[in-house]
Amino acid sequence: MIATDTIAAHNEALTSTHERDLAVFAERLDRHGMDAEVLTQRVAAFQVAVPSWALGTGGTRFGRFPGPGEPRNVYEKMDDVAVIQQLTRATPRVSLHIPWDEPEDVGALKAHADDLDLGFDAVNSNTFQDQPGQEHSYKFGSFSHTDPAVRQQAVAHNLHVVELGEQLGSEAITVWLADGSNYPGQMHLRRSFDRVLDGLQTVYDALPDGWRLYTEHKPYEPAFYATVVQDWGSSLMLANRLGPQAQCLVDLGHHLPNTNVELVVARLITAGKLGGFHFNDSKYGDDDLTTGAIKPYQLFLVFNELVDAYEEGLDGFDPDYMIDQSHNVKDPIEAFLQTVDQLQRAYAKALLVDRDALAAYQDQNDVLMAEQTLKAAYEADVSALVAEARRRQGGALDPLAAFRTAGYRRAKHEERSEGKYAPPQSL
Ligand SMILES: [Mn+2]
Repeated sequence: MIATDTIAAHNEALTSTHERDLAVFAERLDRHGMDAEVLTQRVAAFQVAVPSWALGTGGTRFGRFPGPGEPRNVYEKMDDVAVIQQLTRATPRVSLHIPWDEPEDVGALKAHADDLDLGFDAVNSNTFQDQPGQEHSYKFGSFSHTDPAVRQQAVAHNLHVVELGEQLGSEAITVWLADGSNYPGQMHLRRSFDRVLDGLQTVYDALPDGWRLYTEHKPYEPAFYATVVQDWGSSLMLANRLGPQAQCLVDLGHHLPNTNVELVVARLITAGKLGGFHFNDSKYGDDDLTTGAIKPYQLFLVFNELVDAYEEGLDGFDPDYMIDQSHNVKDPIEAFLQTVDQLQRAYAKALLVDRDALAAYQDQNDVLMAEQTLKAAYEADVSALVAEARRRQGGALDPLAAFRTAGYRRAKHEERSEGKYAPPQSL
């Protein structure tokens, strides 16, 4: 991990400027009847899970260009998450993907996590790839497959993932369901859905008390004609039929271009079925780019719905926040630091929305001022606020700068790469 002194020295150097910026910001808030201290505490309480699969360099179907010093196993991935947590104080949990990051010794992984003061968020199952030694192939589906033996294998894998998650202290499973068809006629559209429902019901019935099962929709890829759980409507049908412990997960990138994602979020909140998020961003499809990189206003509008629901005190509203990105050309740790900052900013801005004024403008049908109320919050510079939220908890005022100064990746390059790759240019 990064030496505590390094973070302290980094903060010390920025303190004077930071405190002046914060004072200006607090004064502006005060003029609008808002308390900077209250907002700081709320931003400081924001937490998001880091996915184990995104700590190594990602790739596309065209190739993968490994980065220097990337983690070689799940233990090193946990070490990297601990650094992200150290600098942001917002990522105390890891979302584990099975089997990609399946530990040989569950007790040893749990002990390593305990040493790093990290916990485990939702575990993720995988029935979209064949694993070595696996009896039946998922080439033509898993839960939706026509052969009951394949379906049984998919159910057994999910039960195994739940059992593993229970040992680690997870309280939810996210089912990555890639089932679908590439050509009209290939798959019976209704029966394939029924089979998925049937298989998920078996997994659902075995859920430990207090656990949640997340159904995640996706419009296309890897199936390009008809995905079984293609949109939030199908996801909601599944969650409603399965029972109260089943909820819908919204991956921001799993929508067709121009879909109003904040409206999807609002509908799932109304249905009492918003389980949580996979945060990322996209230009065209499931691009898995850094959250807030392409559509920061959409991200703000999503958080606006979340804050609105939270402030109404809606019964059972408790979404689980997770990141799902692929870092093909960025240093994964740096991308996560950027992501957490973007999430904190979107959340902070959503907290700034004057909800009484907005409600009044909506009632009066004052379109312009209603929009302007949102815009005013979105356009505020919340840099000092989110920096203060991090500093309060021992994190870094500027996590990216602190990370680069600390030389963590260079040290890991020497330790992990065994001279295989060129040293990082940026460090
Ligand atoms: Mn996802």
